[in-house]
Amino acid sequence: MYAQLVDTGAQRVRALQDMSPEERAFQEKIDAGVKIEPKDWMLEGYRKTLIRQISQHAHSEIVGQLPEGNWVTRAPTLKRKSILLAKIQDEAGHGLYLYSAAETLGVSRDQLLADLHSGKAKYSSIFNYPTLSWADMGAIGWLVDGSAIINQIPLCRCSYGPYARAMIRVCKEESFHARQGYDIMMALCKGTPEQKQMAQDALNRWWWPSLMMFGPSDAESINSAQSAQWRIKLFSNDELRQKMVDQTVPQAEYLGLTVPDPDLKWNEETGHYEFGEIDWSEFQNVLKGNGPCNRERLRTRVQAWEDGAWFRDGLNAYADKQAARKTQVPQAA
Ligand code: BYC
Repeated sequence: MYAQLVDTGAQRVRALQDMSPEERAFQEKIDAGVKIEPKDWMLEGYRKTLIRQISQHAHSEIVGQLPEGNWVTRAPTLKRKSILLAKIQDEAGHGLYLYSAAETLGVSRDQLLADLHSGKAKYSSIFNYPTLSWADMGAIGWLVDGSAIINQIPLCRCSYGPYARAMIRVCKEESFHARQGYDIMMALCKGTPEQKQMAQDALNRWWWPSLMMFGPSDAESINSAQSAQWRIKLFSNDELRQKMVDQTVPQAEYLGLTVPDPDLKWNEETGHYEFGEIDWSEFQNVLKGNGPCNRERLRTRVQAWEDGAWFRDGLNAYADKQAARKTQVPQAA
C-alpha cells in the first residue's frame, strides 16, 4: 500500500541511491519501522512536513469546537448537553496533545497560534460549515468524527513517535464521539417524521464536505508521495475516502436515510461502493477562505485569544515570581 502510494503520488520522491549517507540512514530507519524521536537527527523536510500537518491537525481540533459549541445551550436534554460538553472538551484536549507534539519539533505554540490567527495556517475544511439544527450534532459525530477515526487510526503507526502516541488516546475518544453522533441520529430517525427529516437534511448537508475532509484526490495531492515515503501517511487520501464510504453507506441504510448521491452504487466485483464526482471547486473555495463560515470561525478564535490575554498575563506573572523566588540566594540566619 505504502510503496504503491510512493510510486503513484502526484509528487516524485528520491530513491535510496540518490540520497546522502545521512538521509539514507534516516530513510532506512523509517523503512525498518523504527520511530523517529524529537532528539534524533531528522531531515529538515520531514520536520517541516510534520509541523505543517500536526499544527493543522491541532488547529482543526480547536476550531472544530466552534460548530458544536453553537448547540450547547440548545441541546434537547440535560443528558445530551453534558455529553456534548464532554465531547467538545475532549477536542480541546486533542488540540493540546497535538500542539505539544508539534512543539517537540522546535516550533513554539505562540508561533503556531499566530499563524492560525493571521489566516496563514490551514485547518480542516469541514469546520467552515454552519450547524443549523440539532441533527447536525448527530451528523458531525457520525460523519466527521467517523472520518477522523478512519484517517487517524493509521496515524497511531506513523513514523514520528510523539504524533503516533498522541493519536492513540485521540482515537479512543473519537470512537466515543462517533457513537454519540450515531446515537443522536438513531433517536431522530426513530422519532417523528419531522425529526427524521431533520436527520436527512443534516446528512444531505454534511455528506459531501465529509468526503472532502480526506483531502484532494491522489492525482492532485501534492504532499502524499513524500509523506508516504516518510511513513507519515500510510494510506492515500482516496483509499481512506473509499473506506469511509464503504463503512458509512450501510449505517445510513440502517437509519433509513438516503445518501445524497444519485451515482452511489455497490460494485459486486470490487467489493466497494462507487460514488459520484466530488465538487472540488467547493473544496478549493473553502480552502481559500470563502466557505460559509471561514471568517466567522477565525474572528471567534482571535476574539477568544484576545479575551484570554489577562489570564495568560496572570499565569506568566505568577511563573516569573516563582522562578525569581527559586533563584534568590538564601539569607544567612
Ligand atoms: N482541509 O497534499 P495533500 C477532527 C490541504 S479534526 C483543509 O493531500 P496532506 C475533529 C493540505 O493541507 C480532523 N486543508 O496534503 C475535531 C495541503 O495544503 P498545504 C483533522 C486540506 O497533508 C473537532 C493541500 O490541501 N484531521 O476530526 O498530505 C470536532 C494538499 O493536500 C484538507 C487531520 O488534520 C482539508 N480537509 O494530506 C470533530 C488529520 N485536505 O498544507 C472532529 C491529519 C487537504 O500543503 N492530517 N488540505 O498548504 C492529514 O491526514 C493530512 O494532512 C490530510 C491532507 C489528509 C488532511
